[in-house]
Amino acid sequence: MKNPAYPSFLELDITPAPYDQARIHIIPVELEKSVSYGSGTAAGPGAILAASLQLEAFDGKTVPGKAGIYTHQPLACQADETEKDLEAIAAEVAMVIEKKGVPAILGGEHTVTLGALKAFERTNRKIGVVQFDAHADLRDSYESNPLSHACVMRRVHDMGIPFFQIGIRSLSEEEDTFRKTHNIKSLDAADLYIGGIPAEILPRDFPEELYITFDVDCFDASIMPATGTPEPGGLTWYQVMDLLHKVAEKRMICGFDVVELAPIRGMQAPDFTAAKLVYKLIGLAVG
Ligand SMILES: [Mn+2]
Repeated sequence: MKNPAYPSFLELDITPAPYDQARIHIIPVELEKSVSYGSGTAAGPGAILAASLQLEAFDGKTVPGKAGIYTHQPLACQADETEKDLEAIAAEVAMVIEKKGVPAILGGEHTVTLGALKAFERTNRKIGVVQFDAHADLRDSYESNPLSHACVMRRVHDMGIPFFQIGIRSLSEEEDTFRKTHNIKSLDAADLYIGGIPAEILPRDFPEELYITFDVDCFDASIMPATGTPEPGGLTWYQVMDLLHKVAEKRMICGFDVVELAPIRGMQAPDFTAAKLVYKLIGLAVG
């Protein structure tokens, strides 16, 4: 459902840029079709935008918002088939790419990533995906749905896009086998806990242009309880900051999404955490 009451990202501190001049394009996508446990991700984009009004525009070094932020009308995603919703996302993202903007998708369930990646795939640019997540999302199908949020990275694999997984701590036997068979590279939550954060994270031959997909359940459930499938043993805020900086250090962020926030009524901290994460990603993309 269209919600004209949505504010623009950070609009109290930074005047929203006109469409043509914005570097960052916030695209709220209220997709919620494949819920496996808790529900409420359709309310995620609105909660992030509302929380963004409380952000500090200065990030300690610069004001990333000065690069220009334009917030799109929310995509309602009520087509009877998910494929159609993904095409709608792809069309919106394609327009942003054409204007040399950076699409920043706010989910919604994790499936939204596939819409954005379809748009990049059609440009023939060589991009790599970095996935922050508690779950591997490598099932071929889940509850008979190949477009379930539990299958998103398997579909990315099908698209032939290289990807790297960070923070994983929950996967099925099938997914474990798939990872080994296809030599999927990752830095799992247990590796981080035991060995810390390595100096270099991505393989040398990983693409220069990155699309970051951030499932908020990558964070520990203590700071991110507002998600459908929370998992203990997750990452702290500063681990995520460190990882993001290292991943983006020698590379360019061409787009990103923050997905699976399912706001809890009366609890602001997770919404604000997600909004601050979005602003950090904006900073890295324009920096
Ligand atoms: Mn996920």
